[in-house]
Amino acid sequence: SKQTAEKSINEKTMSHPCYDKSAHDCARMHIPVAPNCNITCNYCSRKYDCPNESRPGVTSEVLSPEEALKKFKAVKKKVPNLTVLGIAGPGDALANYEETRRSIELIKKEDPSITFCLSTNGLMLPFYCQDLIDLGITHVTITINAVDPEIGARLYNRINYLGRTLTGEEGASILLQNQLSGLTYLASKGIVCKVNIVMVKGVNDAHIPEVVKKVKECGAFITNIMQMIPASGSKFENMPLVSQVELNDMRKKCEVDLKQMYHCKQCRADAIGTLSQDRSIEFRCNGCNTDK
Ligand code: CLF
Ligand code: SF4
Repeated sequence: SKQTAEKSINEKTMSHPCYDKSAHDCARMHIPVAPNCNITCNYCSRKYDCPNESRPGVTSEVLSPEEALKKFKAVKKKVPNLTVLGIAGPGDALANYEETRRSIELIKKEDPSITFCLSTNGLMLPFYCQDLIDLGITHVTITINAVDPEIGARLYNRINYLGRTLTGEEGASILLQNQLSGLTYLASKGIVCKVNIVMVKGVNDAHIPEVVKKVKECGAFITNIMQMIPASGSKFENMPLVSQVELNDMRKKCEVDLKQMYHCKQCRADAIGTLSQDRSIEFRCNGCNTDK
């Protein structure tokens, strides 16, 4: 039956290089189909990929769903260890929902065995979470940097929500409500949820253990505490950064409550390959091998 032919969520997690460190020989492919974003984080400049899940200062070329399918076919031929297809920007996957949905539909038709993964700021999750499950997405990352709107207001400049622009604690509290209700719903349906937390010295660093406890309560499987590396031109451009030692100390501290990710590579929105060997350059510009 379809059930036995398809890998279980557990098996998918064991072959997902971000969710299971021992799956380091498995490759993931990001398709950069989502250029727009619906919030403004203070460490972001929209000239570049979303720093909630990527290296700052990197710009990925945006693809249409049809182009993404074409690229997927080309990558599959050359990357036999490909297990995961992810959407991680360059903006927010759910702020470009039509493109995200269409891309997944097309690629799923081509290869039903691939694991689908998505990363989002979570603002639109309550609207799309059931649809994501119906589409066959099994792994979802939500970036949740604060569970207190007062701290959130210092991280987010504004959110664009249902045609309105909201700022300060009002914006941060709507974002937070939607993140937590989306996470709770997805986790309750068996979706494996990772929460990314961007650690900003002097803003949310002392608050992170509270974030981890809260998202654990909501059903998160793992948290990925990441170093903030602000984009140039962003409001936080000249803020002090946390060191690798401070970052790992925080992860160790939070590990008492929930599984922690230590091996994140802050990938590009068009990353391809294992986490330790990015092969995206081979496939950029329809394979003409020119870096932009
Ligand atoms: Fe991509 Fe993210 Fe899925 Fe992985 S990346 S959408 S969960 S398939 Fe992985 Fe890259 Fe770190 Fe992200 S190493 S930035 S955690
Ligand atoms: Fe930038 Fe934040 Fe939007 Fe990511 S979610 S693209 S960091 S504003």
